[in-house]
Amino acid sequence: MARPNDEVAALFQEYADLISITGGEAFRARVYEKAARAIGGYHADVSTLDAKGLTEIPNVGKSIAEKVVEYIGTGRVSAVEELRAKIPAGVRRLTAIPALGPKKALVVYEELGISSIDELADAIHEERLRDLKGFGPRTEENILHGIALLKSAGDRVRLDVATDLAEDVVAVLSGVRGCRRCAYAGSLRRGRETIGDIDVLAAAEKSGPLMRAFTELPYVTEVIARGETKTSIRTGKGLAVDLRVVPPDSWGAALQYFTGSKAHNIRTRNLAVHQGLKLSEYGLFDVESGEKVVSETEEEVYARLGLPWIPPPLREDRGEIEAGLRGELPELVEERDIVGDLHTHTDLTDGLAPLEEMVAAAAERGYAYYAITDHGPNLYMQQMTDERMLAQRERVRELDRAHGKPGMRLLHGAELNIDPDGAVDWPKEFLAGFDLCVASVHSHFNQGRKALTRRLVRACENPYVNIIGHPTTRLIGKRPGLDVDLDEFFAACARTGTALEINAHPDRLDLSDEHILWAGRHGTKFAVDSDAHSVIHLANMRYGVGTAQRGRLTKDDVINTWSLTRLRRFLRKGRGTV
Ligand code: DGT
Ligand code: CA
Ligand code: CA
Ligand code: ZN
Repeated sequence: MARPNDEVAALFQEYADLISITGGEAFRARVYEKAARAIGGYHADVSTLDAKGLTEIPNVGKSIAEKVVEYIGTGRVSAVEELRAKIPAGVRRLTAIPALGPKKALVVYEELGISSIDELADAIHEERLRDLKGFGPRTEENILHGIALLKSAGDRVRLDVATDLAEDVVAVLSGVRGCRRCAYAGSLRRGRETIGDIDVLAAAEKSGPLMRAFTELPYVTEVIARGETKTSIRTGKGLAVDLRVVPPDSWGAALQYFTGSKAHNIRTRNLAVHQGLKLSEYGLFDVESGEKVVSETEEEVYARLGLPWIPPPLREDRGEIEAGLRGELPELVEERDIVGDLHTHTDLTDGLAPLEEMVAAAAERGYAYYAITDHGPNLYMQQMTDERMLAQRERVRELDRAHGKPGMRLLHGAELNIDPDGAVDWPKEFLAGFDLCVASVHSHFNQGRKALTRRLVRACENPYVNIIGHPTTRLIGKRPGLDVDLDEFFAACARTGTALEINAHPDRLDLSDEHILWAGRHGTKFAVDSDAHSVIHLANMRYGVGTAQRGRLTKDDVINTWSLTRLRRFLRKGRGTV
């Protein structure tokens, strides 16, 4: 379920937006933005803290703590309600368009009375926006692009939000009397980057008790449909959940059917037809006799079709049926194969937790090695200096000795900024002191295809750049990926021994599954990283691994499954061999 921390974080983010939109002071908006981030990333549940405990959260002062207490007690914050009442919700929705932002949203509302995304699109098509101060044809184009992106994301939700909810539903239903099996299926089981609705499946002789427990879940806001075999609900966040209850001996066929994808199911059903069989959610049947052949487990269903069990992330009809028939399915990388995290932050830059806490949490995950990669100085707001970086290195070395063999080893790195020309923050003498460097694009996203391609290729050619962080910089549903010649970029990674990151943050999942497949054809290596800015983000690793699986990656493709010795050899890159 969504943690109270996430609810409070969303509320303060909204409050910050409202302050900006209503012309409040910029620093006040920033205060709430910072508090939102800090609370979202805080390890303890805010609903269990008193005002004093709350002020121990970084960036949370007395007045913010009071608002949290008010929210936990009453479900609302009067200061937020006051600002909400001042503007239509449509204006706030406008701020979700990346090219617009709160200031411009207010301008279009006040000057043109626009309060919805559709009205805004109409105004652009009628060229009514370009005459406003601060707008022009280029702004119009960017806004249209942003609108298209928002619409394509539709009402789909982030993978982690859906996962938390689904795991809670499954846990509750599994405890209902008579429930023999329960699991989630659909796009969530396949690990897609966004989820339309959650499909939960349960096996029981009688469906009544399960359906009742399902509709009585505390976060149900609407029962969309109620039935003997299927019930659908909607939750507070607008996310819908379907529950289907099947007899225990149909479990395998039903799980196979409701896991999908639709395209994959069409293929399996055709395979059945060619063998005189019929495959449905009820089982695999012999067409002539009408008798059920198998259906208790997925393995049986696939085996009877002449296939090995196909891991759900592959079930998209992207060659998995052919590979399965030939016995050539890849052995996918799994979360337990990951032995380290190579891109993480601390409160030295924009992380929320101190080094010691991040390291302790990483050790608890059982990692063999862990890299600290705070931002370089070119991301100006981070105020990094050589001295601060070197001081951190000293502490990392000390901690490494303390954890040391046979425990977790620490690597000291940095996340460099790839500037518009493809250069990075420090000269090579300084870079040589790091165990590894991640390099990422954090600005100048719209340089144009040629310049961006050259920029990334040049970063790859830097012997100190080991990993390209969040390679396309897309934000799911919010910002499109860089317009880059991917073939040229991926070929450069392969040629230079630069790994591509699969950033596991559910807002990014960058590279995406399609891009991983593409890069894989060039023979590149990958690093699945959390890019954690707080302790709880370390657990996002699972979403990165799921994306890697959808990209058909094996353990050998992913450098943070390797031994430290093999990893260190890879990290030496073109720096002259020892
Ligand atoms: P979503 O919810 O949009 O993220 O994507 P899915 O894949 O979860 O799709 P959903 O919820 O509509 O259906 C769940 C699964 O049920 C789907 O992956 C395959 C199966 N399914 C649903 N409708 C059909 C259909 O018309 N034909 C076939 N073969 N399978 C279907
Ligand atoms: Ca679904
Ligand atoms: Ca569904
Ligand atoms: Zn980062």
